[in-house]
Amino acid sequence: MKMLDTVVIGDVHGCGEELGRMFARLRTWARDCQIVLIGDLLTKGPRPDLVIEHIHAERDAGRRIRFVCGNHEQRALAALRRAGPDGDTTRLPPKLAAMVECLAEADMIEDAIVLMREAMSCMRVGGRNPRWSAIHAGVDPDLGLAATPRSVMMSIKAAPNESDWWWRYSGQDGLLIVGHKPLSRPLILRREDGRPVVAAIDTGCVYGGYLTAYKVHADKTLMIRSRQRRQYNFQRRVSRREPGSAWRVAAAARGRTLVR
Ligand SMILES: [Mn+2]
Repeated sequence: MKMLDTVVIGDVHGCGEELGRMFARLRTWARDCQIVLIGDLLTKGPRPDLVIEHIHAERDAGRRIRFVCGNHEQRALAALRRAGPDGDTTRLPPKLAAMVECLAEADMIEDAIVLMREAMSCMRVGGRNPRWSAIHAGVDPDLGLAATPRSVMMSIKAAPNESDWWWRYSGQDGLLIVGHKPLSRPLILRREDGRPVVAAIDTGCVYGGYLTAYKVHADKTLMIRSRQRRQYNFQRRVSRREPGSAWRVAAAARGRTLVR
């Protein structure tokens, strides 16, 4: 049997069109890989219906797809339940109302509920040799993976003047692959010998950045340009290195950007 690698895809946030282009690209770039979606699948973006449609189509074609729970999954599920089978959005905040309306229009409320429940059942997907874990946001660097509460794992984010958790991560839990914090480029932190220790791959697709995939054992990234309106100055969405961190950022980019 063929050795399977894993491709982890960053925060999709309702960008169904971009996810479709990513899946199409993965048919050659990652033909025999399982896919892990890192969470925050349906909220914020314009086409949650296409997100579900593409996931179903890939699975029907035999692709193994798994989910990690993000901090938006619970929110999406609560909104879908509150709206009911007819998609009543009168008591929802505008962005969640737009998500529900899009899904109701496509007759996908029930599919979305099933998908959110599946995503919420899994906090972490991982593997061995070398050890890696995909989680939505990160770990408390003082606690490590096993002791970090689930809520923190889904939502840890640095305050404006604080450095990101990954600079203080001990490396004890192996390679951690995360999303949640939009950056202008994927950030791969490496040990002295070059082995990756953190891969942060939310590149702000819904804010007009990129949708990024990271192939775990191959240690390669692939970026798909977003078609959403640019909402930040993405050149400035970087992570400031904490002095004393053991990790370095490789100067040479190992990734590929697909510009279409
Ligand atoms: Mn998130």
